[in-house]
Amino acid sequence: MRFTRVNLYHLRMSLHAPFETSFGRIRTRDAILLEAMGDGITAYGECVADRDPGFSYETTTTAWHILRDFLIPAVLDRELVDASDLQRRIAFVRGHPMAKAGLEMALWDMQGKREARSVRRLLGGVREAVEVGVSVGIQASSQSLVGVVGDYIEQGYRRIKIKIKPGRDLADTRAVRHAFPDLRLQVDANSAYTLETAAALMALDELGLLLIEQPLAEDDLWDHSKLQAQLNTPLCLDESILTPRHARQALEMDACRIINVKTGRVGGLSQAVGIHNLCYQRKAPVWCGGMLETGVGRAANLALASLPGFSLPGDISATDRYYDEDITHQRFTLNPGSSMDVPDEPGLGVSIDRKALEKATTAQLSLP
Ligand code: OSB
Ligand code: MG
Repeated sequence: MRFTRVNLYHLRMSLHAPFETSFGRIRTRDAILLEAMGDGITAYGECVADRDPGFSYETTTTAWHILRDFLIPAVLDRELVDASDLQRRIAFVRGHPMAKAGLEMALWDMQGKREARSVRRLLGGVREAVEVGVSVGIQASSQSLVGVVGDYIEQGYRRIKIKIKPGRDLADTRAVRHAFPDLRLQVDANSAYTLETAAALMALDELGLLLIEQPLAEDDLWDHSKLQAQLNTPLCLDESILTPRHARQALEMDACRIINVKTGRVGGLSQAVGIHNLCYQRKAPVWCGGMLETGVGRAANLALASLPGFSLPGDISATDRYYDEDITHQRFTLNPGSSMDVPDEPGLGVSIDRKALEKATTAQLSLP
């Protein structure tokens, strides 16, 4: 395989509803679409960096720079055997996993289209449909949160994640638990606590949560292990896990018992599969996280989540939960039973709606 041309599109997508986490509130989602051409094939990848460095240090601007000035020049017009070959060629770039993951995703799409096989099959996925849930942002009040959660349950979601932060934790979670006693419920703090302020989280242990996601800082495995020792509820790490080594060390020191796998955060689908394999071997559950992807990244998430170790529902919701207008022709919908079909067409199994892409594009660049 070979990329002879790569087009970058900086996207700004209007969210169906604002999304608030402990690091901020957004009304629009920025992202970068990669369009890679070679061997008569056009392939796509999504870089999930956002406008602001809230979830990670990467932004659409840093990813644009790293893709344009380092990653794409390192692979243009070079023969690429597979994803690990691509990773070797770009390994001289330290960090910037979201930029790398976007480029690698385009190679998987190209390989699938070349071999007329879906990315699901290339990765070793074993399911035709996967269990999914929805991640609900912080709302104006506990009461409105209960209303929003109720709406999603009505739509068929059977697993709900709510975002929490200091001051908006216990009362919100209790209100949802009280309204829906049997709901599969979990919370995500996006690193908003320290070991000291995490005392507020102890009472969550009584609420029968599936897991507590990333309460402490991303570089703080040690204090996560201290916190896990005080809780029965499993901790799940998101921001802290960038490599299989991090995953192994976190599990060995009991800093978490569950891992949220995100392709962008870990630098590509190949490393996401690596983390899955390690956890599967150690019988630690993993699930597929989300970054408010467009249809392109959503298709990749579904393919990844079809691997056997993804035993908990993913943050992979229907298109209409995110965007009224997406850039793919395919719109993803929820099946009865809170599952979603995994695309099985060649590559990622999505095609681009050029009109919608044009509307969402704020900047464009062609290389070479
Ligand atoms: O921490 O899981 C997170 C969205 C953006 C950045 C970080 C996170 C999230 C979500 C939404 O929780 C998941 C989704 O539905 O895509
Ligand atoms: Mg998270």
